[in-house]
Amino acid sequence: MRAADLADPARPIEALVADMDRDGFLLFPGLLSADQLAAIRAQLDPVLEATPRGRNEFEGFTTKRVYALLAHAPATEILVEHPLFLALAARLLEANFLLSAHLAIQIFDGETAQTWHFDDGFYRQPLPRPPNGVSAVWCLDEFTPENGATELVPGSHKWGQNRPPNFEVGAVKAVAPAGSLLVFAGNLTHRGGANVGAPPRLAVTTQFCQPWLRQQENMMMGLGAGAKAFSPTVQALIGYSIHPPFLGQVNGQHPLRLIDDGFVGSRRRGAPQPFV
Ligand SMILES: O=C(O)CCC(=O)C(=O)O
Repeated sequence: MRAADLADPARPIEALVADMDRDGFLLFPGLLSADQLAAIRAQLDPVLEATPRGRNEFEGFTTKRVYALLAHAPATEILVEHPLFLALAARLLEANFLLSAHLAIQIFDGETAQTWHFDDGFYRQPLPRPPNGVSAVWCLDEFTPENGATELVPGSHKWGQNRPPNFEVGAVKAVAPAGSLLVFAGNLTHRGGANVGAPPRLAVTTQFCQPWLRQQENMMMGLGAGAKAFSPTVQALIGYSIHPPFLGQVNGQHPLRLIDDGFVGSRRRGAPQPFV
């Protein structure tokens, strides 16, 4: 991938969505400031230190993953509610979409390339189909050709049931500075790259799914009462929200009642929907 291929966040959202529809991904260079990166690293580095390497080929035997990341590194909240990422997801998914996964991935020297896959592949529906999710990979380190930059196959989100022969020839590496945002459709084929002799590569992947699907990570259980500390946007994304008329209800009521003592329901507000 060349610098000329990098997306400009100042372009109109319609143009970005059109590019995303054509290629299946967008790579925005350097969106996060040095201070934002440092605040995340200050929380994440000690957690990574205590985290064992992966348990299988997919996690990566020479890779560390930190799940339930909002619980371990709440400073990563800014990645979940980044306005550009949210705006793109809002164009590709239905209202009330949910946070499906949010985890750190640190790839060490000697890690081999991951299996080609797409993130919403575990929803077993025939292809082609629209994406069931939208994924981000936030580059907390610079992504280089040697340290495991994510590899993507442009246009693969339009494939049918079978991959074309020799599809790897068309793959590109998301080479980008620290603080960059890679966004891609949940049905785009990609993989974590190999780390061949480079320092560890740290990223956070933040993945949204349609509001009527089961989230990959059980966010509500992962965070427990800790969810109170997050913004209303993040609370809604983790599951303290209703997809009307009643997906997400708890005992016939809005789930926010569980963590917000001041929650005012629809009847009191005179609003028409049930369960809010
Ligand atoms: O770490 C990366 O670059 C991508 C990882 C990935 O695609 C995954 O684990 O699903």
